[in-house]
Amino acid sequence: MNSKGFTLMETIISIIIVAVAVVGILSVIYNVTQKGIDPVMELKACELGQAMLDEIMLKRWDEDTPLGGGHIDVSLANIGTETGETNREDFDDVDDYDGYSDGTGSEPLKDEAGNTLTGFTGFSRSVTVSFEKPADAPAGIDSKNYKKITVKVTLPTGEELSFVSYKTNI
Ligand SMILES: [Ca+2]
Ligand SMILES: [Ca+2]
Repeated sequence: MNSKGFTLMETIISIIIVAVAVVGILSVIYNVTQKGIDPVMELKACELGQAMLDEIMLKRWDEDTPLGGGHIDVSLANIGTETGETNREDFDDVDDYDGYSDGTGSEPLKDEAGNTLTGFTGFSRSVTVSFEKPADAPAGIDSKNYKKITVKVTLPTGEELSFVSYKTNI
């Protein structure tokens, strides 16, 4: 056997090995693409989820939290809207959004200013807010000092993406 180069047989075997490897990689990529969410739909879902989360995170931690922030006694904290806060434009603290949804039924998707969003046919959002500590929160702090905000976006395909953030009583 020629030790300085490849024989014809060695070359053919190498080509077959490379071809099998390429087919293997392509089938993995194909599977990922098939099972994944359409990237355009995913981008739109992210836009909707992030916009809602950004809007909520800018609100006060609780109705009794002073303007500009500050810790309050956790016994004062609650989840839900206060008297007179029936519409989204009335919401002034993060937990007012608990149970809010748009893109469903008679409530179209809207931005914070109340403008109806276009280009999101079939999408919907829903918000839940609860007292819950993040996994990496320091031990010893009552979980009632944390509010977990979850914005769930449902795609026209029925798939769901959740966007989660925590706001702290500080
Ligand atoms: Ca409120
Ligand atoms: Ca409230």
